[in-house]
Amino acid sequence: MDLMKMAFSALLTCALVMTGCGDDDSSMEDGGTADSATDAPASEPLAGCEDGTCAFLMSNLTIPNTAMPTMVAGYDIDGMNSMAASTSCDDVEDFSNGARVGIDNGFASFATSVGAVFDLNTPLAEAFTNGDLVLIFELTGVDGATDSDVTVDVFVLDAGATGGNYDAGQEIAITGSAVASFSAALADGKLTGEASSLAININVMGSDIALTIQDAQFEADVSASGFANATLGGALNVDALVTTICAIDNEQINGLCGDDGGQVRQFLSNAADLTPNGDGTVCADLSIGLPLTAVPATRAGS
Ligand SMILES: [Ca+2]
Ligand SMILES: [Ca+2]
Ligand SMILES: [Ca+2]
Repeated sequence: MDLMKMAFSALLTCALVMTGCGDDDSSMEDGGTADSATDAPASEPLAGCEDGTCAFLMSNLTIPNTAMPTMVAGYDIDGMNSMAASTSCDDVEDFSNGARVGIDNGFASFATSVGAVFDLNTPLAEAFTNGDLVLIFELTGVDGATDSDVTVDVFVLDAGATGGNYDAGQEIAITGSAVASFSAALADGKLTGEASSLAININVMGSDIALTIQDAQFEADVSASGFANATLGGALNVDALVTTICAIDNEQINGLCGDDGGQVRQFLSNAADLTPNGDGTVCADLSIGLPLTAVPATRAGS
């Protein structure tokens, strides 16, 4: 995962360098065409975020299923794209999505295994219907549709804050501190960012659970109508996830847990694909990639 960080900082540095020296570096130009991004003194405004700050309310979040592997969302978290027979638990690169290859999404494998017994998307869908999962992305420091320095603060509000309705432009009182802050960049409206961790406390089927995504990555096409092609991804620790899932007060889930996590641990360990031990037989972490949608929201009082 250090590789990922290096790649991201290299990308960010590149963006900064290109902005700073676009006029001098003729090799970067596409035959001197007038519409080259580096020719522009400033980028176009970002629609819906003209005053530099804007908020978006997550309106749906989906756990992908590996039954459609070419549709699996996520990121190449370990920098590997090996399609060879596995020699280590992290040597699993089953997924591609368009031009993106080497996608790591062990959680999709887990969701597929456990899905035969329990469909994880059912409580998620209910959480949105009931307004139990209220997550806001607030962008600040937006100078235009292309901007190498943007901050995305993530707020998780108390359940019921929206009443379960997700009307575009809905006014929402954003309270409390951000649970995560992404260092982000915009390129023609495509937002990409990363945060060291993203801790989400949500109520699932009447139980408060905590989920922490490490080395979180995020991307979305941002427009006045919200987020499109948005994906949140990163890594989950298997031990922490066993504790989280088995703390849910649900008979079906509890039946899968048993001693030391039982079948839940077994499913998670089978799907774990990051941080292998010495001989590659056990991976401690699990990659995750979640497609999501978001609609514009208005901070109450702004
Ligand atoms: Ca990979
Ligand atoms: Ca892998
Ligand atoms: Ca900026």
